Amino acid sequence: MKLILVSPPFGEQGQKSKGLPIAPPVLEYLAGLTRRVQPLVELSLVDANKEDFIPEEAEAEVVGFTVLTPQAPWVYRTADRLRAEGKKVILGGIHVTALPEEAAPHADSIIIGEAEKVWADVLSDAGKGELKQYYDGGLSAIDDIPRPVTNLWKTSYVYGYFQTSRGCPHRCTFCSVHKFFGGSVRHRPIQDVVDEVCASKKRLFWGIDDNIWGTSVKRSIELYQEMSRNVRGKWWFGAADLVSMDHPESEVLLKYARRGGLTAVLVGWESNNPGSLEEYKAVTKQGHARRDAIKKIRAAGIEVMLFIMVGGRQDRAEDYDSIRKLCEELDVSAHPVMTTPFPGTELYELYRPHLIPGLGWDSFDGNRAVFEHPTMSAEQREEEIIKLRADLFTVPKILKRMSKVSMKGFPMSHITSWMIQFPQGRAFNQYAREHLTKQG
Ligand code: B12
Repeated sequence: MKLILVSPPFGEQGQKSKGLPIAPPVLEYLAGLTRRVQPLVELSLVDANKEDFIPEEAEAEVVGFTVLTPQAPWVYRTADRLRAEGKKVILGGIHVTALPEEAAPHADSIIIGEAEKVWADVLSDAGKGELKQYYDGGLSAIDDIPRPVTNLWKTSYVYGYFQTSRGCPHRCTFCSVHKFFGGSVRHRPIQDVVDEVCASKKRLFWGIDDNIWGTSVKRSIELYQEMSRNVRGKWWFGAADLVSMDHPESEVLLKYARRGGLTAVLVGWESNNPGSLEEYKAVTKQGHARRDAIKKIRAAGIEVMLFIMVGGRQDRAEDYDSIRKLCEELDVSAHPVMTTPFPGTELYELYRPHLIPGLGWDSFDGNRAVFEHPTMSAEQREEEIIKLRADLFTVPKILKRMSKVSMKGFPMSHITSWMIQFPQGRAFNQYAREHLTKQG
């Protein structure tokens, strides 16, 4: 049986992310799982950000898609065309798990939840022409997961990825992770992770855990100690909370994190507005002194970037400026995204009465305003975020921030700081120039 797995484009045409330096981790992982459970399947992978996927030319009996919310409209249209050609379509991922009935008319099978427990059955049913409409994979143990397959791409990527845990102990109302991956965090055996990273040909990685150290500071120290002993010449970045910096062992954690190759961390600042932080149930994960936490991470030689949301219903117009000031004060960069209530989250239920009618899921991409705000129009919020993103990333600001990372991280944390900031800044500034010109 021939199977194609497709990662859909980000944005309608995928233009915005042509230069994305990371392969879709989920496809590399599903390729590993396929090899393990059905090695005879002839598999190809398509990253539709990098290459066109034309349904009428697809050479496979079965095509599987992974679906995030903003990708759903493209996937449904593409799936309909494939099925008109007589191909079988399988859909999986967070969006179809949240809304399986919405997705069902566009597919032969919907995979709800994680793939591990059901993928062998799905492939064997597909081979027999007996696909069921729904398979519920639930949550799976991750103590023996397959390694990613990285050599099926037509293009090359700078970063590899590794995953050491699934889930997050926090319950933020905007985040899909708690709902999708369950309340309890699962960890992979440390030796497995270390062996996987050592065996990879890549030197730079994204550690895609939802929270690289907040799931257990003790276990993270053990992991980083093992990495520092065994992994040579490899560096990585990941996402994490700030409250872990209150932990009595936080200095030890940071020391080994750095020695284990961590060069930069994207921390969930989430909002600069206290009312929004409450609404997002993200207060406790900030810890008792979040500014000091940032300084502490940097002093350990690890670069910091803030994940921050703007345009929430509690936010005010002055919050955009307060973020500019915050970044100046801390000499730190931030990645601002528009507050977006994703289906299946608590925030979605809270904001549902305020959603702007007529918008498709493709607007839920972190750039568009998708709900009414008490004082700011959708246009105003969209324009403000474009300006804010551009203002945050000028070359002098980027260089100054790099100089603030302790020499303990030299040179890789400084190089990573540039690699994370510069391409983002260039893209944000180009987008701002085009957008503001179009607006006249
Ligand atoms: C890596 C990542 C990215 C990367 C993707 C890189 C790439 N080249 O594809 C990048 C940075 C591009 C990215 C972008 C975005 N992301 Co993102 N991302 C992640 C992250 C951290 C890991 C996902 C991953 O690869 N996991 C590893 C794989 C192995 O696991 P998995 O995806 O869960 O897959 C399992 C099951 O879901 C299932 N499965 C999934 N797909 C399929 C398909 C088939 C056929 C089958 C059988 C099974 C199956 O099987 C797998 C094994 O069990 C998640 C957090 C998370 N925990 O999911 C957020 C996450 C997926 N992202 C999210 C969001 C919101 C975004 C953005 C919209 C961000 C923004 N606001 O700007 C953009 C999307 C832009 C767009 N226009 O589409 C949300 C999704 C919410 C939603 N409802 O869609 C998540 C969950 C984060 C969160 N905290 O809420 N992201």
